[in-house]
Amino acid sequence: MSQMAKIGGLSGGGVERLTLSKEDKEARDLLMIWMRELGLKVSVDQVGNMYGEWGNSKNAAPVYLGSHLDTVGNGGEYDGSLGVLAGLEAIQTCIENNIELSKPIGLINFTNEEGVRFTPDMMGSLALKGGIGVEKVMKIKSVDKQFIFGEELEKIGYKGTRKLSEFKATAYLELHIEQGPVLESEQLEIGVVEMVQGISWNEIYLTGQSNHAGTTPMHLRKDAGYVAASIIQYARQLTHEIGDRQVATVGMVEVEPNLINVVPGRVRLTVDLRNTDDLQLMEAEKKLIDFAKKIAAVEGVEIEINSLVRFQPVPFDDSLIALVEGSAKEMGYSYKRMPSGAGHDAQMMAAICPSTMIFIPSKNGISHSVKEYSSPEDIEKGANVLLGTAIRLAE
Ligand code: HGY
Ligand code: MN
Ligand code: MN
Repeated sequence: MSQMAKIGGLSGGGVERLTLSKEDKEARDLLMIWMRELGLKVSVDQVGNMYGEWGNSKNAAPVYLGSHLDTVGNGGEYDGSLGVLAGLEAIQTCIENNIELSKPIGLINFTNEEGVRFTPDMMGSLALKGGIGVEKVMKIKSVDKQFIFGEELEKIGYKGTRKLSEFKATAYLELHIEQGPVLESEQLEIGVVEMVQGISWNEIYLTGQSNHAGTTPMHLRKDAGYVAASIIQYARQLTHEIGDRQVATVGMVEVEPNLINVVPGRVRLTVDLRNTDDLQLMEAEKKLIDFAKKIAAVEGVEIEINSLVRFQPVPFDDSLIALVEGSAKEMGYSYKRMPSGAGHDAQMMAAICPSTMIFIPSKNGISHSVKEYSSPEDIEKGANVLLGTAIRLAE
């Protein structure tokens, strides 16, 4: 973990390896070396997902372990990396101990799980399940409109030839940090993940009228900044109105011209809504969009709303969940069944084969931050449950 964390390591701690960046390439290259040293059959598919497989796949499709090596900006060293490296270690343990497996076992490093440089997130696994075509992926523009996905993938040398359509899997397991406060606050060691909540990402463009901050009477303003602030306030209010597990985040706000004495003429903001209940999520989306349109109309500001991501809640496979629970119990770890608040590649893999996840605690529940931390002891317990469950599945 620490060697991988040096790639894209930030001086004050934490890691930044945005997808298809040179840091992402370096991390991929290191993983490729480790997989080859282990004697795995390595391959890269058309959207850059990396595979390492062990065992002959004549009689059955592999049991795959995996996650992602790309991170958010100012990210942590555990989100994604844990699942890839613990997966590699589990395979190494099977090989070195000559564990008899009737099915092959494999590792996957998915392209662009985070979706912060190119949306949507979980892009590599979404493409693998056929949720987005390869051609369309290649043409996707970066969030800052400066880059084209296919060109960047080519530049780092990971535009592979393995056909997505030929992919087969017996099962998929992903070890991941919880990225929330539940396990730590309840002093539990393992999260037995039952589902991933629904995710809705929208970008909103507001076009008003830049004007002088001093001379423009309030009733004549078309203040895009005021409308944006109203939407941000409403997003929070919405979570109280809907209640239960509804969450809302306005993560990006770009104001133009962003000057102290100029009424904002244009704003781009993003809204991330999530809920385990899809009906509530749809209600939240409708309320937010209706509110935004109304407040913009009152202020005389034009509004354009684009959906960037809309994933339904995804339940994981009951028999795999029971296997994870059985492994945790057998190893004497305290655990609880729980949903995932974050999106993961496993939610896409669930459309291809029986899939599930294993969580370990996040210190202070922090993630997507340089302060992200999980202890070596918790990592070991998670890796043990991953190994135990993988062997059960591949035996
Ligand atoms: O946004 C998410 O939940 C994931 O980290 N991409
Ligand atoms: Mn992740
Ligand atoms: Mn993440």
